[in-house]
Formats: sequence, C-alpha cells, structure tokens
Amino acid sequence: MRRHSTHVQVHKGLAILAGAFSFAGSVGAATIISEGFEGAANIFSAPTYAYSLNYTLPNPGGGLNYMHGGAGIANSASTSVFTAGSPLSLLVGNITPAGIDSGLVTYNLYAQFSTYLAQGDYGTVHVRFLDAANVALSADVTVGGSAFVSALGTDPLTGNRAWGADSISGLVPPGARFIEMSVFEDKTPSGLIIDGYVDNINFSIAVVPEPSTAALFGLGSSLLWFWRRRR
Ligand SMILES: [Ca+2]
Ligand SMILES: [Ca+2]
Repeated sequence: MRRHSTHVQVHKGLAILAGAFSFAGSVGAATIISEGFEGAANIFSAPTYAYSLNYTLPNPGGGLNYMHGGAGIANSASTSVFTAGSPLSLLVGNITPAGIDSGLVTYNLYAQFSTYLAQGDYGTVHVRFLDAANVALSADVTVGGSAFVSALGTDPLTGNRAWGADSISGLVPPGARFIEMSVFEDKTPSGLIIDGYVDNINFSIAVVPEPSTAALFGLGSSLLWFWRRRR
C-alpha cells in the first residue's frame, strides 16, 4: 500500500518536471563566461599549452590548447591566481535585479581539469558573487581542486593524466549584480611549473520559469529525491 503510494508520487514529480522544462525556451538565460583557451589571448591572461605536446591524455572534448599556471617557486609549494578582467555583470540576457533578488536565477559553473603526471599540481576555478558595490556576498563557489584532480585517471604506460569535468549549480544569491572569476593554480614542492591544467570554463545563469512553477519544480525534485532514497 505504501509502496503504491510512492509510485504515484514519482509520476507526479516527472510530470511537474516536464512542465517546468517546457517554459525554458521563453525565459532569461545567459552565458557569462565561456573560455576554451583556443585564441592568442584569453580572459585570464594565463599561459597555455598545446594538447599536441602530449603532457596529458587527449581531452575527449577536442580543442588545441588549455591553460596552466606558469612558473612557480622552485622546490616550494606555491600558488598563482589568474582573475578574469574586471567583475562581470549578471544583468544580461533578460536577467533582472528583481529576478535575482526574488531567488529565481540559477547558475551553473563548469570546467575541465587535468595535471602533469603524478606531481600533484592542480587548478581550482572560483566564482565570487558581488553586490552592486562589488562587495562579496558569500563564500566562493568552486570546481576542481586538489581532491578532484588527484582522483583523475592515469595512463598505465605513459603516466599521463586524464581530463575530467567538474560542475556545480545553485541559486544566484539575492543582491548579486556581478561575478568575479579566478583560477587558482597550486603546485607541490616538486618541479617549477604550476601544472594545474584547466580548459573549457563555462559560467551561465538562467531564470527559473515563474514563482508558481518554480515552487512546483522544487517539489518535483524533492519527490524524485525521495523516490531515489527509497530505492
Ligand atoms: Ca581548449
Ligand atoms: Ca609542475
């Protein structure tokens, strides 16, 4: 009896999700940053390597180049930070202050990572939400980092490391008007170059359809979560 009731809830959840997605084409959405390091310059003014150097396994997504952290301090742990220009506005693609302040705008941060052999160098992509006065609203949102990069696969013959994609999504904090994006590049004591390899960084935002639908979307997700937990 109980089991049957849960089954019905699942179908409700799926129906609500389908309804929410059907609105997606008619509302605000924007890509704030999309950097593949293919050009002569990049928004982080970061140095790049060519995939043809074979410092890593191939990136399944293709492309010719990716960023690294440049020279660090020899025989010492060190960090370099590469920041994308000045703060970037969130008020693009029909995204409004009212939408953000009502908690109706979501973000997605995505990037790909790799590293040099077994050295343990790594990149971390940070996004900081800023208010109208450029004051940080919350702790940085991050992808990549030491744990993620150290878990990437290794070619048994060459020792070259695989590429892996990390992403995180959530709600743009009310009051946010800008973001600042930085790539932190860290090296362990071995070697000189900071080999936190990063490619295809993307940060996008989108409006959750409308208040009533948004509430239902949340409900649908909760029901799906509940259903999965029960399995
Ligand atoms: Ca690339
Ligand atoms: Ca290194």
